[in-house]
Amino acid sequence: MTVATPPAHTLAIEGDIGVLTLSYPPVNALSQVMREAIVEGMREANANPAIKAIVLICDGRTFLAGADITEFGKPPKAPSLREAQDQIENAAKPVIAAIHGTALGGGLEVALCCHYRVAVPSAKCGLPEVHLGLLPGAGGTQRLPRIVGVEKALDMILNGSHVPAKKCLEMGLVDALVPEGELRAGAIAFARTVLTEGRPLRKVRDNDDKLIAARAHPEIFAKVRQANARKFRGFPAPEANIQCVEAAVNLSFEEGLATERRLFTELVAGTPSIAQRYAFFAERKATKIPDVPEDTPTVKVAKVGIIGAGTMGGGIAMNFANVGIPVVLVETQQAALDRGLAVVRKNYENSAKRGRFTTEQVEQRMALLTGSLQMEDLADCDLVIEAVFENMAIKKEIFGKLDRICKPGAVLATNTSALDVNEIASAATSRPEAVVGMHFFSPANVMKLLEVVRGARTSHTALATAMQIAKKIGKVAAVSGVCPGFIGNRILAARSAQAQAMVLEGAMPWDIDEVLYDFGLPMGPFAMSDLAGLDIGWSKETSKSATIRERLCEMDRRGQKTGAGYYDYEVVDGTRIAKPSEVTRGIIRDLMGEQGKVAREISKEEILERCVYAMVNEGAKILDEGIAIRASDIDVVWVNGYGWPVYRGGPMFYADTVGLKTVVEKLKGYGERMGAGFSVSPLLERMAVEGKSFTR
Ligand code: 3H9
Repeated sequence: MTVATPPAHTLAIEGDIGVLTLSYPPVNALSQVMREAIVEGMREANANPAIKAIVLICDGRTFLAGADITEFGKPPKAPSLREAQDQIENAAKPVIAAIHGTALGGGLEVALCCHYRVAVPSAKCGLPEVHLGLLPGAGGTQRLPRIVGVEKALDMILNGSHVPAKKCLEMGLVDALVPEGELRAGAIAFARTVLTEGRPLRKVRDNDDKLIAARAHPEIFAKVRQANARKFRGFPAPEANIQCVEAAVNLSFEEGLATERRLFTELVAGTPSIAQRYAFFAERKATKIPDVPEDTPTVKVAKVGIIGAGTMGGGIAMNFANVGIPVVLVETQQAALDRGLAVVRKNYENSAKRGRFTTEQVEQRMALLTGSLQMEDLADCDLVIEAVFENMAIKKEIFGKLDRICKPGAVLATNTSALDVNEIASAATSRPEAVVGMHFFSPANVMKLLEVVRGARTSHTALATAMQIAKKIGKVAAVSGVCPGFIGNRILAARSAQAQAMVLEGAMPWDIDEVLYDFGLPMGPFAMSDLAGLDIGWSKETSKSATIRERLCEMDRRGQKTGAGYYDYEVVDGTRIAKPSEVTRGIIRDLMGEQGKVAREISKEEILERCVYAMVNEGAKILDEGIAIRASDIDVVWVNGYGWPVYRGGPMFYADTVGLKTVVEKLKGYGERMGAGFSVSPLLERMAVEGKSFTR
C-alpha cells in the first residue's frame, strides 16, 4: 500500500490573509523538506499582492518540533534554517506564528522570526537543545533574551523546559492566546487586527532594551553558573549556552549569532552531544517491541490499585494521581495506611512550597487517592501494582488473592526488583498472561525509569498496557526479560562484585567512589550502599562476619541512617559530609590479613575499567540471552535509573566509544591478574573480533 504524503506546504487565502500550512509528520521537524517548504511558501505569499498578512501554522499534533536531529553530523543540505528564517523575518508583510502542541528548538526559533505569535492555551514553547548536548543554534540564544529578558531566557535555555502558553503570554513570548481548537480562525483574526491597527513589522532582533538593562548586571551569569554547578557537572553544553547569552548582552546581534554558530558547531561534533542525541532516540526505540505490533489492543487504565503504602507504594501512587487517575491504596494496618498517605501529602506540599503547583492542586491530587484495608476494593481496578517487600511467599499470597478478586482483563503488576516474575505469575494465578513486572525506582515519583518485565507468558496486551501507561505517567520505559535483577540490578551486581573485589586487593571504598563520581555518576557503590542502608537483607543471627558489610552491620554501622557505614558522617551546617573511616580501613585490613591478601596499589584507570567493563560484559550477556531487546535499552535503563551520565550515552555506547576490542583485551588482562578471572561474554568477544559495535 502506498501512503500519500501530504504536501509539505499549502497556501490558502482567506480574504486578505495568506495561511501558510506546514506539514511533515510526525512532529514537523525542520528537515530539508520543511525548510524548502518555508522558503517556497513564504516566496509565494510575499509575491501575492492579494495577501496582506501571513499566518504560519502547522498540521498534525504539533507546531514545528525543532531541527531534524537525524540530520546533525551529516553534510548540510540547502536551504539552511537561517535562509528559511530570513524569508520570514524580512517579509514585507506581517507574519504571525500560530502555535499548538509544542514549538521547540528550531521551531521556536522560527516563531521568533515571525513578527507576532499567537497560541492555544495547551501549547508549549521551549528551547530544549541543552538536553541534546547542544544550544539553540538558529538565533534562539540571541532572540529569546531580547524578548523575555536575560534571566528568564537563561532559565528556559538551561533547563530546556517546555513553558505553557499562559506563562509565555505573561513573559511576552506570545502576543495572544486564542481559544483551544480555534487556532486557525484566531490567528487570522489576530492578523486582521495587526493590519487594521497598522501595527509595525516587529523584529525581535532589533529590540535591545532588555539587553541594555542586563549590561548593568554582569553578576547574573556568575550566579547562574554557581547555582547550577552541581547539575551541570561534566556537561559542556550549559556553559556554551551561557556564553551565547553573554554574547547577546555584550555584542551586536550579528556578532552574537556568529558566537552562537561557532559554539553550536563545536558542540554538535563532540561526543557528549552525539551521546545525548543517541539517548534521545534510544528512549523512543525502547518503547518498540518487535513482536508486539504498535496497534496491539491495550487496557484503558481508568483506575489503579496499589498494594503497599510504603515508600515505594506511595511514590508509585503519586505518578497516577499526577495525571488524574484515581488510585486505591491498600494496606494491612490502618496506621501504615495513614503513615503512607501522610508521606504522600507531605511530598505534595513540599512541591507546592517550591512553586511546582498550587495548594488547590495538592488537594485535587490527594482526593484521587483512596486508602483501604480490603483487597476486595481492588475489584474494579484496571491495573493493580503490588509494591510490598521482597518476599516470594507474600507476593504469591497477594497474587493468589488478586486472581480471585480482580475483574477479568485487569493487568496485574509486581514492582519486584529481583524476584522471578514467572513464578509469581504461574504459581499464584490462573491468569499468568495478565501478569507483568513494573519495576519503579526510588523515589518512584521522581525517578524516570520504569523497567517493564516481560514474563514468559505475559500477553501482548498486558505488556503494551504497561508501556502505554508508563508514557502517560511520564516514565521512560524499557523492557526486560526475567532474570535475577533484570537489566539494571544485574549489571549493578556485576559492578559491585568488582568494587568489592578491589577493596580486598588494596583500594579503599572512597578511592573507588571517587573514580566513579569523577566519571560522572552521582555517587559510587559504597556511598550508594551507605545511602540505601547496609543492613538490607542482613540479620545478626545469620551473619557470618565474612564480608566487610557484615562486619560493619555487626558494629551497628548500617549506613547514613545510623550515622556511619563504609564512611564516617559528620554534619556541618546542616549538610551531611562523608569522610573516609579508619574503622572501615581497619576492618578491611583485618579481613585481608585473615585471607592472606597483601594490599597493592590500584590505579584509577584500573578501578574505572574493572567497574565499567564488568558492566559492559554483563550487558553483553543480557543481550545474548535475549533479556534486553537491544543494546540501547540497556543504556536507557542505566541513564534513567542509575544516574549514568547521559553525556556518555550509557555503558554499551561507552564501550563502543572505547572500542570493543580494547574492552575484551582489558577484561582478559584483569581476569588473569585476578586469578579467578572474568567470564568474557561470547557475544562481546565475537563482536570485538568482527569489529562490530553495539550502538552505532
Ligand atoms: C534544534 O532544534 C537545533 C536548532 O536550535 C539549531 C539548528 C541549526 N528530529 O517523542 P515522540 C521523532 S535541536 C527528528 O515519540 P511525542 C521521534 O524520534 C531539536 N525526529 O512524540 C519519533 O520517531 P519514531 C530541538 C524527531 O508526541 C517521532 O518523532 N527539539 C524529532 O511523545 C515521535 O516523537 C527537540 O529537542 C526531531 N526534532 O513528543 C524536540 N522530534 O516514531 C524533540 C521527534 O520513529 N522532540 N522526532 O520513534 C520532542 O521532544 C518530542 O518528540 C515532542 C513530541 C514533544 C515534539
